[in-house]
Amino acid sequence: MKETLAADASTGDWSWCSLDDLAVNTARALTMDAVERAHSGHPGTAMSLAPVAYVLYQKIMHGIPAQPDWAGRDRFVLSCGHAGFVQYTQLYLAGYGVELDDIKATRQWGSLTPGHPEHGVTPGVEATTGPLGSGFATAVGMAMAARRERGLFDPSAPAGASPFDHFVYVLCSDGDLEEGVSSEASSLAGVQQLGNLIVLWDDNRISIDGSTDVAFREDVPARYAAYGWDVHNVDFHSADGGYQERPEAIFEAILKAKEVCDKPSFIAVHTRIGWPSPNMSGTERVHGAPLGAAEVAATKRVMGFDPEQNFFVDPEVLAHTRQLSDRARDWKVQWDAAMTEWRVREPQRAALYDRLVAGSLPEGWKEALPRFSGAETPAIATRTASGKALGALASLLPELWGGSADLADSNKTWIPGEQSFLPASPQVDGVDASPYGRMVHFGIREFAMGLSLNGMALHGPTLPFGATYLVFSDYMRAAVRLAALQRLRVIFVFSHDSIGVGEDGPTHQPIEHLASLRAMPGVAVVRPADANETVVAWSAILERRDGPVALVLSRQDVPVLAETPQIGAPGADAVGRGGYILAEATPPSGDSSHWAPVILIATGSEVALALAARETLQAAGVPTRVVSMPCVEWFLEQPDEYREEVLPSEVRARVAVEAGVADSWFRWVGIDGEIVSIDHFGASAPNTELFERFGITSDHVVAAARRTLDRCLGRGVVG
Ligand SMILES: Cc1ncc(C[n+]2csc(CCOP(=O)(O)OP(=O)(O)O)c2C)c(N)n1
Ligand SMILES: [Mg+2]
Repeated sequence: MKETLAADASTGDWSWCSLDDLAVNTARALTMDAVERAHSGHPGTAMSLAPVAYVLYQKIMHGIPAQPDWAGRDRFVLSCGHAGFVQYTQLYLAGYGVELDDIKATRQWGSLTPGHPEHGVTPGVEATTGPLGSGFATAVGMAMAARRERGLFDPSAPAGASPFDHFVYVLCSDGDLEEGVSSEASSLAGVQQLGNLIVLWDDNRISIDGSTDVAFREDVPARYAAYGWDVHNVDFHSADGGYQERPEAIFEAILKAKEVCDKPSFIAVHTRIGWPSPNMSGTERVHGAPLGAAEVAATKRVMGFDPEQNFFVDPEVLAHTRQLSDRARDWKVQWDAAMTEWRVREPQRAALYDRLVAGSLPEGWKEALPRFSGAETPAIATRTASGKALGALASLLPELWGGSADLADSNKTWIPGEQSFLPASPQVDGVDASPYGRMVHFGIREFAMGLSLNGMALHGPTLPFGATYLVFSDYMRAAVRLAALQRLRVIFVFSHDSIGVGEDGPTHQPIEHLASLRAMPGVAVVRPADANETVVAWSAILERRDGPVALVLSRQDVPVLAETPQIGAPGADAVGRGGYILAEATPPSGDSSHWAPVILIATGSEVALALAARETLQAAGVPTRVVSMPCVEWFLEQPDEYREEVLPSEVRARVAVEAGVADSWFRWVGIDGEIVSIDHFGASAPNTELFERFGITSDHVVAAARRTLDRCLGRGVVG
């Protein structure tokens, strides 16, 4: 970015005037008043970081207050989300649409200034943060996505000369760095040499328990140097024990960091929490509670503010800070010109960009997807079918990219012929890599992978996926939760989905994971029955634009079923409805197609068992319907009439079968039904033996069906 920087007066020479000082103190006063009014909140760090955030928003970052989603903007993530007022006050001062009334209404129902920053609620908030460490790792994903974006659209532009060049800034706290996920993400960022990532650490040596010495004593800058980061230090403390904020030192450190293109930058800023509160700064007492009227007044006096006035903003200050919009207008004009020049230079890439921004899919993309026939392929693992679907889509959908936590070969997420996403040097023996590659080696870092995927999705406009074993979805659960909360388009691929894992034993056999992921609002858990359902599931996933998906796949081969639809076949859309009639009941008289005394509901590898059980039951004269239910969440979205068609309420003899805990299925089988499930941990043994020993067999499904039927007959509830 050197050229752009030098040519840009807004980030070239340092300028600072008394109105800047006043604006910083205004941010602190507003923070104190807002927390006081809400009777809760985190004033301390928002006060001491006010000058740092002000430098970022007013002197460094490019953003357009009137257009917070401008594609050319620098990104900012407040990883220490508890200190939301660090950001809210800057968004107010800069004019992003947060106004004084929004500041006053913090933490109240419907306000633009919730307790922790929430993406989609407050204009200018790029990521939902609050769980410490998560914002940091999310930002690493954003920085990776920025590089991938440049590679897709403008790979040959010199550094700093592309409209796709921008930076990702992070403010983080001690807690962010104590959380392990920031270490995972920082290590990854170091390997990836993310020169577009600049992290400022609020080294205030205080957390809720008091001094961080009780839990956090390593040499953090040395650790970051060891990760391969470019490291800077700024200390607001002076040798004589005084405290002197030096915004210009922050500015200079950031300029230096921007010059380093082949390493992420880490700027340790030694601050005093709660500054300039005369009696409470430097202590944990300012971390997470109102200062109290007396201390607020004392602090206002120190700042030269009238202690009698609350939520006071000098109009001159606001006029000064909102001049940012004038500068932004110039950036936008320059950027628009650069985009116009780029569109002429790269018309095909521009067409791809427009398609991605519009969120559409290319003509005929589904035709590339594979179709499986049981005659040619009697059985194949759904992970393998998924890999084939991904490979078939690769050339048509360059937006699809991602990788695995060191299990690409097992998860079948490696796209043949694609390059690894890695810096140009050092080269790794035997690895075909490019900084603009498509396949990400996340390393054995599931949590950082999950959050990075979120960051990629937040950055846009690509569509990221990441994979591991289903059992390790627990390691990244908090990332999946944040994806759901932010309704991000992330595809989590979880293979090795049951005791089908076999010999590796109970540590590697998911049991409660399906139910536990389904318990999370906003996540679609998709567990296809066989190869064709897997392919159709991929197409349904790509057609949807809302929220994350957990695609759950078998390690072991499962039969290619005659009943499941191939992609493009009539009825294939049913897979995307989450549940559908896979095999209809045949009444003994043969005169009705929508009548069944028993319904078997199954997902994934157990659908074949349900079909086998149906054979037995039908042969014994029991009309039996099989419902494949690859995604409960999608099924729940369907109109009542459709759900009633698939699961008529009068049919109360229902059996669900799934190789995991029963919890998900009670609502579907009702009080008369039964669930064939595994409600204990697995064991190390061949998988066929485990299915037998744990009762996940068609015989058990038949027996359960008979029991429930008897019960229904006994209660007189059979239709
Ligand atoms: C994962 C997670 N665990 C715990 C918390 C609760 N919490 C909020 S702030 C904080 C620690 C504060 O220390 P620090 O990060 O140094 O912030 P400072 O007090 O300096 O603002 C904790 C434990 C959280 N937000 N996220
Ligand atoms: Mg701290």
